[in-house]
Amino acid sequence: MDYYSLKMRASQHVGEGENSHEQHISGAERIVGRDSVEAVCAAMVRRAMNHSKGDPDFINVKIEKVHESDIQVLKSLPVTRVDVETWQEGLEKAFGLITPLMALRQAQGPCDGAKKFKEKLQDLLRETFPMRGAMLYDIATGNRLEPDKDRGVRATYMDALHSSEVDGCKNHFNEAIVLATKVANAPGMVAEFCVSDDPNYVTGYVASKELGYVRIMKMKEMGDENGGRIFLFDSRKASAEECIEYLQKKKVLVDVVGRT
Ligand code: PML
Ligand code: MG
Ligand code: MG
Repeated sequence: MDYYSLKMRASQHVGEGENSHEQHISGAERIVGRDSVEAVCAAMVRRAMNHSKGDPDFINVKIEKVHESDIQVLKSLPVTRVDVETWQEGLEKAFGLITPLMALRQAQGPCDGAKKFKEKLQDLLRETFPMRGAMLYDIATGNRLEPDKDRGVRATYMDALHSSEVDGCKNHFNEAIVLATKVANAPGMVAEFCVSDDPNYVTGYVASKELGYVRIMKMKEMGDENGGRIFLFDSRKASAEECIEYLQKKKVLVDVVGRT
Protein backbone atom coordinates (compact mmCIF):
# COMPACT_ATOMS: atom_id res chain seq x y z
CA MET A 1 0.00 0.00 0.00
CA ASP A 2 1.16 3.50 -0.70
CA TYR A 3 1.13 6.22 1.85
CA TYR A 4 1.14 9.97 1.62
CA SER A 5 2.86 12.44 3.86
CA LEU A 6 0.78 15.57 4.52
CA LYS A 7 2.20 18.66 6.11
CA MET A 8 0.46 21.90 6.92
CA ARG A 9 1.83 25.15 8.22
CA ALA A 10 -0.01 28.38 8.68
CA SER A 11 1.32 31.83 9.43
CA GLN A 12 0.32 35.41 9.85
CA HIS A 13 1.91 38.71 8.82
CA VAL A 14 2.91 40.75 11.82
CA GLY A 15 4.42 44.20 11.95
CA GLU A 16 4.59 46.91 9.31
CA GLY A 17 7.02 47.78 6.54
CA GLU A 18 10.59 46.72 7.19
CA ASN A 19 9.66 44.99 10.43
CA SER A 20 6.93 42.85 8.92
CA HIS A 21 7.46 39.11 9.00
CA GLU A 22 5.57 35.82 8.97
CA GLN A 23 4.70 34.43 12.36
CA HIS A 24 3.89 30.75 12.77
CA ILE A 25 0.34 30.06 13.98
CA SER A 26 -0.29 26.40 13.43
CA GLY A 27 1.25 23.28 11.95
CA ALA A 28 0.48 19.60 11.62
CA GLU A 29 1.71 16.53 9.85
CA ARG A 30 0.38 13.06 9.08
CA ILE A 31 1.34 9.97 7.11
CA VAL A 32 -1.83 8.32 5.85
CA GLY A 33 -3.13 5.84 3.29
CA ARG A 34 -4.31 7.06 -0.09
CA ASP A 35 -7.99 6.90 0.90
CA SER A 36 -7.55 9.37 3.76
CA VAL A 37 -5.60 12.07 1.94
CA GLU A 38 -8.54 14.28 1.08
CA ALA A 39 -10.24 14.14 4.49
CA VAL A 40 -7.02 14.71 6.42
CA CYS A 41 -6.10 17.60 4.17
CA ALA A 42 -9.48 19.23 4.85
CA ALA A 43 -9.06 18.67 8.58
CA MET A 44 -5.66 20.35 8.51
CA VAL A 45 -7.02 23.39 6.74
CA ARG A 46 -9.86 23.54 9.26
CA ARG A 47 -7.32 23.46 12.07
CA ALA A 48 -5.37 26.30 10.51
CA MET A 49 -8.53 28.37 9.96
CA ASN A 50 -9.77 27.97 13.52
CA HIS A 51 -6.70 28.64 15.55
CA SER A 52 -6.81 30.67 18.74
CA LYS A 53 -3.79 32.65 17.56
CA GLY A 54 -5.93 34.21 14.84
CA ASP A 55 -6.68 34.05 11.11
CA PRO A 56 -3.85 32.84 8.90
CA ASP A 57 -2.54 35.00 6.04
CA PHE A 58 -0.77 32.03 4.55
CA ILE A 59 -1.43 28.28 4.63
CA ASN A 60 0.92 25.81 3.03
CA VAL A 61 -0.17 22.19 2.55
CA LYS A 62 2.38 19.78 1.13
CA ILE A 63 1.38 16.28 0.01
CA GLU A 64 4.06 13.74 -0.92
CA LYS A 65 3.80 10.09 -1.84
CA VAL A 66 5.76 7.76 0.45
CA HIS A 67 6.56 4.19 -0.53
CA GLU A 68 5.73 1.57 2.07
CA SER A 69 9.23 0.11 1.79
CA ASP A 70 10.70 3.44 2.96
CA ILE A 71 8.67 3.43 6.18
CA GLN A 72 10.04 2.19 9.48
CA VAL A 73 7.42 0.98 11.95
CA LEU A 74 8.34 1.39 15.62
CA LYS A 75 6.59 0.28 18.78
CA SER A 76 5.89 3.26 21.02
CA LEU A 77 8.02 3.78 24.11
CA PRO A 78 6.37 2.42 27.25
CA VAL A 79 4.62 5.24 29.11
CA THR A 80 4.83 5.95 32.81
CA ARG A 81 3.21 8.84 34.62
CA VAL A 82 4.66 10.90 37.43
CA ASP A 83 2.23 13.01 39.47
CA VAL A 84 3.70 15.96 41.31
CA GLU A 85 2.36 18.68 43.58
CA THR A 86 4.28 21.54 42.03
CA TRP A 87 6.04 22.30 38.77
CA GLN A 88 9.29 22.78 40.71
CA GLU A 89 9.03 19.23 41.96
CA GLY A 90 8.30 18.07 38.40
CA LEU A 91 11.39 19.78 37.02
CA GLU A 92 13.51 18.26 39.78
CA LYS A 93 12.19 14.80 38.89
CA ALA A 94 13.02 15.37 35.23
CA PHE A 95 16.53 16.60 35.98
CA GLY A 96 16.98 13.64 38.32
CA LEU A 97 16.23 11.20 35.49
CA ILE A 98 18.41 12.90 32.93
CA THR A 99 21.57 13.89 34.80
CA PRO A 100 22.73 10.29 35.47
CA LEU A 101 22.53 9.63 31.72
CA MET A 102 24.78 12.62 31.10
CA ALA A 103 27.11 11.72 33.95
CA LEU A 104 27.39 8.03 33.10
CA ARG A 105 28.99 8.85 29.84
CA GLN A 106 31.59 11.19 31.26
CA ALA A 107 34.96 10.23 32.62
CA GLN A 108 34.34 11.62 36.12
CA GLY A 109 32.11 9.93 38.68
CA PRO A 110 28.36 10.48 38.39
CA CYS A 111 28.06 11.85 41.93
CA ASP A 112 30.14 15.00 41.67
CA GLY A 113 28.79 15.43 38.15
CA ALA A 114 25.11 15.53 39.11
CA LYS A 115 24.96 19.13 40.34
CA LYS A 116 27.04 20.39 37.45
CA PHE A 117 24.83 18.61 34.92
CA LYS A 118 21.65 19.91 36.51
CA GLU A 119 22.89 23.47 36.20
CA LYS A 120 23.94 22.79 32.65
CA LEU A 121 20.48 21.41 31.80
CA GLN A 122 18.80 24.46 33.33
CA ASP A 123 20.95 26.72 31.16
CA LEU A 124 20.30 24.66 28.04
CA LEU A 125 16.55 24.65 28.67
CA ARG A 126 16.52 28.45 28.86
CA GLU A 127 18.41 28.61 25.57
CA THR A 128 15.69 26.54 23.85
CA PHE A 129 12.88 29.00 24.70
CA PRO A 130 13.16 31.17 21.58
CA MET A 131 13.84 28.20 19.27
CA ARG A 132 11.15 26.64 17.05
CA GLY A 133 12.98 23.31 16.89
CA ALA A 134 15.00 21.32 19.38
CA MET A 135 18.52 21.70 20.61
CA LEU A 136 20.92 18.88 19.72
CA TYR A 137 23.39 18.75 22.57
CA ASP A 138 26.44 16.52 22.44
CA ILE A 139 27.11 15.06 25.89
CA ALA A 140 30.56 13.89 24.82
CA THR A 141 31.88 17.38 24.02
CA GLY A 142 29.34 19.82 25.50
CA ASN A 143 28.78 21.32 22.06
CA ARG A 144 25.50 22.23 20.42
CA LEU A 145 25.23 20.55 17.03
CA GLU A 146 22.21 22.18 15.34
CA PRO A 147 23.27 23.54 11.92
CA ASP A 148 21.01 26.56 12.57
CA LYS A 149 21.15 27.50 16.26
CA ASP A 150 18.13 29.85 16.12
CA ARG A 151 15.86 27.34 14.48
CA GLY A 152 17.12 24.11 16.01
CA VAL A 153 16.45 20.66 14.57
CA ARG A 154 12.95 19.35 13.99
CA ALA A 155 11.85 15.74 13.91
CA THR A 156 9.46 15.25 11.02
CA TYR A 157 7.85 12.60 8.75
CA MET A 158 6.13 10.62 11.48
CA ASP A 159 2.66 9.60 12.55
CA ALA A 160 0.82 7.05 14.66
CA LEU A 161 0.30 3.78 12.77
CA HIS A 162 -3.42 3.34 13.32
CA SER A 163 -4.37 6.93 13.81
CA SER A 164 -7.99 7.56 12.93
CA GLU A 165 -7.85 11.17 13.94
CA VAL A 166 -9.07 13.43 11.16
CA ASP A 167 -10.62 16.20 13.20
CA GLY A 168 -7.37 18.11 13.18
CA CYS A 169 -7.60 18.93 16.85
CA LYS A 170 -4.25 19.01 18.60
CA ASN A 171 -3.62 16.26 21.11
CA HIS A 172 -0.36 16.99 22.87
CA PHE A 173 0.19 13.51 24.23
CA ASN A 174 -0.56 11.65 20.97
CA GLU A 175 1.78 13.86 19.01
CA ALA A 176 4.49 13.74 21.68
CA ILE A 177 4.57 9.94 22.07
CA VAL A 178 5.06 9.60 18.30
CA LEU A 179 7.79 12.23 18.22
CA ALA A 180 9.56 10.92 21.31
CA THR A 181 9.55 7.36 19.94
CA LYS A 182 11.10 8.46 16.68
CA VAL A 183 13.66 10.63 18.46
CA ALA A 184 14.65 7.85 20.90
CA ASN A 185 15.43 5.62 17.92
CA ALA A 186 17.68 8.13 16.15
CA PRO A 187 21.36 7.14 15.83
CA GLY A 188 23.40 8.29 18.83
CA MET A 189 20.39 9.56 20.80
CA VAL A 190 20.74 9.37 24.59
CA ALA A 191 17.53 11.03 25.82
CA GLU A 192 15.02 13.79 25.19
CA PHE A 193 13.84 16.47 27.59
CA CYS A 194 10.62 18.35 26.78
CA VAL A 195 8.69 21.20 28.33
CA SER A 196 5.67 22.30 26.26
CA ASP A 197 5.70 25.80 24.83
CA ASP A 198 1.91 25.93 24.98
CA PRO A 199 1.02 28.38 27.78
CA ASN A 200 -2.04 26.26 28.64
CA TYR A 201 -0.21 22.96 28.85
CA VAL A 202 2.05 22.19 31.79
CA THR A 203 2.75 18.47 31.27
CA GLY A 204 6.17 17.57 29.90
CA TYR A 205 8.32 14.47 29.65
CA VAL A 206 11.71 12.87 29.53
CA ALA A 207 12.22 9.94 27.18
CA SER A 208 14.79 7.45 26.02
CA LYS A 209 14.93 3.81 24.99
CA GLU A 210 15.99 2.89 28.55
CA LEU A 211 13.64 5.20 30.47
CA GLY A 212 10.68 4.90 28.15
CA TYR A 213 8.36 7.90 27.99
CA VAL A 214 8.07 9.42 31.44
CA ARG A 215 5.20 11.92 31.59
CA ILE A 216 5.68 14.48 34.30
CA MET A 217 2.33 16.10 34.93
CA LYS A 218 3.60 19.57 35.89
CA MET A 219 6.84 21.02 34.61
CA LYS A 220 6.06 24.73 34.47
CA GLU A 221 3.64 27.31 35.71
CA MET A 222 0.23 27.59 33.96
CA GLY A 223 0.32 30.55 31.57
CA ASP A 224 4.03 30.32 30.95
CA GLU A 225 4.76 30.18 27.22
CA ASN A 226 8.38 29.18 27.70
CA GLY A 227 9.15 25.64 26.68
CA GLY A 228 11.53 23.71 24.55
CA ARG A 229 13.14 20.42 23.64
CA ILE A 230 16.65 19.19 24.22
CA PHE A 231 17.92 16.13 22.35
CA LEU A 232 20.86 14.73 24.30
CA PHE A 233 23.14 13.03 21.84
CA ASP A 234 26.45 11.16 22.07
CA SER A 235 28.86 11.85 19.21
CA ARG A 236 30.90 8.77 20.15
CA LYS A 237 28.02 6.61 18.96
CA ALA A 238 26.99 8.29 15.71
CA SER A 239 27.66 11.40 13.69
CA ALA A 240 25.44 14.46 14.02
CA GLU A 241 24.72 14.24 10.27
CA GLU A 242 23.38 10.70 10.58
CA CYS A 243 21.23 11.67 13.53
CA ILE A 244 19.81 14.79 11.87
CA GLU A 245 19.21 12.90 8.61
CA TYR A 246 17.15 10.35 10.54
CA LEU A 247 15.18 12.97 12.47
CA GLN A 248 14.36 15.06 9.41
CA LYS A 249 14.04 12.51 6.60
CA LYS A 250 13.24 9.00 7.79
CA LYS A 251 9.57 8.12 7.49
CA VAL A 252 8.36 6.55 10.72
CA LEU A 253 5.00 5.14 11.79
CA VAL A 254 4.62 4.50 15.50
CA ASP A 255 2.45 1.70 16.77
CA VAL A 256 1.07 3.36 19.88
CA VAL A 257 0.37 0.73 22.54
CA GLY A 258 -1.03 1.52 25.97
CA ARG A 259 -1.91 4.91 27.42
CA THR A 260 -1.60 6.62 30.75
C1 PML B 1 4.15 20.18 22.93
O1 PML B 1 3.85 19.76 21.82
O2 PML B 1 3.93 21.35 23.23
C2 PML B 1 4.78 19.25 23.90
C3 PML B 1 3.79 18.28 24.42
C4 PML B 1 4.25 17.46 25.59
C5 PML B 1 3.22 16.41 25.92
C6 PML B 1 3.45 15.77 27.23
C7 PML B 1 2.38 14.74 27.58
O3 PML B 1 1.21 15.10 27.70
O4 PML B 1 2.73 13.55 27.75
MG1 MG C 1 10.34 26.96 21.32
MG1 MG D 1 4.56 23.19 20.45
